Amino acid sequence: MTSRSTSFTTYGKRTLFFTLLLTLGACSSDDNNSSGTQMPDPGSTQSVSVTLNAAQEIPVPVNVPEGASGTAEVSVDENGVVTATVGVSNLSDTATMVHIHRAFAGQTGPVVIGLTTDDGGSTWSVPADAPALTEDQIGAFNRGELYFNVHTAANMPGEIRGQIDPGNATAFTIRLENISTEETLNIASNNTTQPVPLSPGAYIVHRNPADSPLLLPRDSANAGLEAVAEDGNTTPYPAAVPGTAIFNTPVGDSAPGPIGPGGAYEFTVQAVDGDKLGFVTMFIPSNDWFYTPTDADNSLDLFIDGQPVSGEVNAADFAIWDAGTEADEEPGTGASQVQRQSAPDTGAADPDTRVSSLNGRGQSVSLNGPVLRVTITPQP
Ligand SMILES: [Ca+2]
Ligand SMILES: [Ca+2]
Ligand SMILES: [Ca+2]
Repeated sequence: MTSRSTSFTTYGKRTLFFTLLLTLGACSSDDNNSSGTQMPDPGSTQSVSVTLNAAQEIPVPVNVPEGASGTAEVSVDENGVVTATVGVSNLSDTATMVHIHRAFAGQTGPVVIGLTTDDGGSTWSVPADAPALTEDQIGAFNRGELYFNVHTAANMPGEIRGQIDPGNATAFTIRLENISTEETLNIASNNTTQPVPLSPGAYIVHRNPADSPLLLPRDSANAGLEAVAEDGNTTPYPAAVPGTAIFNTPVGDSAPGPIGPGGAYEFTVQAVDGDKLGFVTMFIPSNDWFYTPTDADNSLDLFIDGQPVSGEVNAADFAIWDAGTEADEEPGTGASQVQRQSAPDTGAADPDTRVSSLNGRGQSVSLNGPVLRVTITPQP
């Protein structure tokens, strides 16, 4: 995973600088265009044919011969047992590893299963003693969130890739838009106002009935949440919470950065009935605050009564939360806040370590209007 530091100017009456560590190249969204919303019969085995090529690979591989490709057949039974065979040809060199990973098209993610070869690297299969997919991973398979990745010496991150898509899922475009203004955040100490920039953040499609995995555990923040909530730094999240994906490049921009008034992030997910969306984005003029869905499972429904959700999300369905990792200063002025602090992860410890809404912690903030608008658009 490549990362770098990016400096940028925030919005407001003063010019403020701060630095975020940002993951590069994690936000294109050229998902495929499968359709249909039905979960398959859980008692059946599903089989999928997959084409692997360099065009799906992230980052873009180097020195790939013309015609480098692969084909695979993969089956998942009702218990999550995976059977798969992958054949590869015309690679730059012998394939060194082949894995099934978890991430949507256009993203990279962690290894789920490692394959083995008996013929020196031309044909790979899932070994008989490989662990079965968990219920959560079966959900990832159904929504098209698993992929084959073939590694070579010349392309250690991967030379050819093939997304495994059973064709069960609906694709949704998710838009997070900053609708704050110069007058949104009241600064009582000097009787001024500021806008509320929002940071790159994380999202996850999941089926957990009780809570978004992004927010677990609830008695203290995971490392991914702490980094986003304090510094807008998305880098630790995917390792901290498997299945996490990142949004970081504003619409119309070519590089990662925050969004001020009028700015937006967009990303595409695939989902099947019963899947939900969790997300977090930093309330930047704070020590450790973020917006996230705030209903019983901290997630937005993507289907209701089996039908894809469409339109603007009710503003009551998300709210400002506190990660419980840094003591709170006055929003928009605190010396330990990301816009002014000397280094990331700087600030006094939070006396209340709970991951909870401001309301739930007995806290509040003075805003003159809304900051975030969320829109869900199913793709035809
Ligand atoms: Ca706090
Ligand atoms: Ca901290
Ligand atoms: Ca801080």
